[in-house]
Formats: sequence, structure tokens, C-alpha cells
Amino acid sequence: MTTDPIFRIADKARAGERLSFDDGVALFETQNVAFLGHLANTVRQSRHGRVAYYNVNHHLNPTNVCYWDCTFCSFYRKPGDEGAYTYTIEQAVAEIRPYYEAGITEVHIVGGLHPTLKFDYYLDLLRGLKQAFPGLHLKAFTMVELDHFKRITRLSDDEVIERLREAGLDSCPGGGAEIFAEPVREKICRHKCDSQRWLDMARAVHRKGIRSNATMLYGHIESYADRVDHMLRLRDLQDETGGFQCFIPLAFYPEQTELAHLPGPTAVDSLKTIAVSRLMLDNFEHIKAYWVMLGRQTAQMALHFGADDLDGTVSGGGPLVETYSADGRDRCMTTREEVVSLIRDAGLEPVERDTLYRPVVREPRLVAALDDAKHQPILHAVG
Ligand code: V47
Repeated sequence: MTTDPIFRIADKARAGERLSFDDGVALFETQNVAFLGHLANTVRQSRHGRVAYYNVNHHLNPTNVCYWDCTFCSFYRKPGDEGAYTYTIEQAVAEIRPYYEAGITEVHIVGGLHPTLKFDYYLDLLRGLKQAFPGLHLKAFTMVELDHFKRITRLSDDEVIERLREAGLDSCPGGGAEIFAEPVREKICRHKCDSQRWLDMARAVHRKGIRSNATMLYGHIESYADRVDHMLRLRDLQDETGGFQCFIPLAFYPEQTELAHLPGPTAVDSLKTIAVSRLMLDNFEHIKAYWVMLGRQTAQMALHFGADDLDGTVSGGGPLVETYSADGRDRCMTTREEVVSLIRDAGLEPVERDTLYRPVVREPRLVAALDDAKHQPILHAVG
């Protein structure tokens, strides 16, 4: 009988040695799921103790019109399709206002690659939001969107980033990374900017002193080796720039996509992925268990498998949240109170953070007001 390599890898991890590609694949292949979780949890606790972070945020998707057709995406619409929409700046500001008044600290902004919107639209959007809501952190546009802006303006990467920053960009979300392994990327998002481009743009963002996140879409047609390869490409860039704040494995949710015939990841696969991320990405401070794609129950368990962050209240969220809130309950949004109680119920200590992971301290009366705010999902304007 052969011994599971996880025990040898555990010794390496405990000694603070960096894990290799082969180690990562072996961790994914282990049947000792509880031991893997324990190992990742040890690393998580050494960094964050019993703290689990959350934030109070809103997702704004200014348009769902996109000229590409990624097979895993159910969000995009072609121009003129039923349900295609694009906000005016005024509509975007109006959507955010009640959430701002209730106390969100961050707006997460991503959208489709619109075929005709000019770069000025995105600059005006940032300016409009900053002007209306001073102090609100604008975490906006993935590396894929930044690449799109470069192509429509023919500016350099640095100029694109600089103009966005001047207009109010504070940091960038981690989407669009999908899976870096080229043969898989070719099958699921062949038109999207390639892996090297995504990484180069992230490098350019970090060099400007702007922080960003990194995601990985898993549980579709990729292999364990592809997942580890993805993590290692991020680990290399993080060694170089230190600009990533957190890693977010995104559990593929097949419903309403071209890949609807696939089952999507199981809870065990998701927990393994969180744990392997925590162990491989030794230079990432935070691993996020994004409850919207994981479902609340798996996300709660993930906090014991290496994750230290649940993301946020994700109010609004538009089609992404409505579609992907994987356990089917409360599909549109959750409340601060609920996120806090999920964390407490997991035996951990909830700490509200801002986008840059600084603790947010609120007066008790404002917390009560936040918890009392009964937000209704805002219907998307069609235009
Ligand atoms: O890039 C699209 C993924 C991403 C599906 O930076 C899907 O803090 C699962 O990046 N099933 C956008 N995932 C969301 C994203 C994100 C989310 C939360 C926090 C942060 C952050 C970033 O969503 C896309 C793609 O990888 N996605 N379709 C799907 N069917």
C-alpha cells in the first residue's frame, strides 16, 4: 500500500517550505479531505486566528451587453436581445444611493464588453459615483475590461489605468482570470484576452500602486493540474508585485450556460479547492469563500478549510447574484446580520473590513440602521 503524499507535503507546509506543482496536484488527489482541511486551517489560523472577514458592499453591473460569448457565462446579452440593458450614469448613481445611505463601504463594478460605449462612459461613471458618494471605495473593472479599454482607445496600459485612477478608481476586482491553461481557455472563452495579457495587465495595475484581486473559475472542464498551474502563475506574479489582496476560487454554476450539461463542482471539490489555494498561495494574505457561488453552507465550511473572508452583503448584485446564489435561498442578497451570524455559527469572530482589509468600526446606532434597512432588489433599466 502506498502512503498518501499528503503526509510528506504536510511536513513541508509545517516547515514553511514552498509547495511545488506536483505537491498541489497530489493535494487535490488526496482522499484525506479532513486532513487537507486541517492542514489548510492551520495555515489560516496562523495568519488570521479566529477572525473571518466580511464587507458591506454592492455589486453594480452597468451593462450586460457583451460582444463575446464565453460558454460559462449566462450574464451576457447581445445588443438588442431581450433583457439587454445599459445604465445611464444617472441610473447607476440612483441605484447606489440607498445602499450608500445605508452604509456600504464598497461598490464592485463589472460589466460586459459593450461594442459601442466609449471609454468616456466608464470615466464618467467613476466620476459620477465619486462625486455623489465621496469616500465610497470603487473596486472597478477586471483586467479583461482594462484590456478592452486599451483596445478601444489605443492608449497605453499605463495611460488607461492613470485615467481611470484620476476619475476615481480605487482598486480592481479579480474577475476574467477564469483558468489560465491555454487549451481550456481556448474552449471556454476563446475571444477573451489571453492569460499572459491578464497577468501583464495585473502587473501594470500593481505597478501603479493599485491593488487587485485574482479569481479562478473551477469545476467545469479543467483538470487539477490546470488549477495548480493557475495558482502558480498567480503566485509568481505576487512574488514580483505583492499587489494581489486576495484569491477567490469561483465555483462554476452551470445553469443557463452553454455548459449546462456539466454538473458543476461538489461541496468536497470546492472545499478541497479552497484548502489547496490556502496551501499553495503562501504569498496571498487572504482566501475568499465567495458565498454567492459556493452557497452559504459550503462557504461557512470553507472558513474551516483555509478561507478567511466571505466577501460581503453583495446587495443588488443584479443577474450574477440572482443566478448564482447556489443554494437557491434568498437569491438576491443577504444582510450584514446574516453574514455575521453565518460566521459566528461557524465558531469564528466576524470582523467587518473595508476593501483594503482595514477593520471598519461603526457606531452601534449605525449598525442597527444598517441591519434595519430592508433593501429591495433594484430592477435593471433596459436601454
Ligand atoms: O470572471 C461567470 C465568473 C466572474 C460564472 O474581486 C462564473 O472581490 C461561476 O470576478 N459560474 C465575475 N462563476 C465575478 C468575480 C468576482 C466575484 C466576487 C468578488 C470578486 C472580487 C470578483 O464570475 C467572471 C467569471 O469567472 N463567472 N459565469 C458561472 N456560470
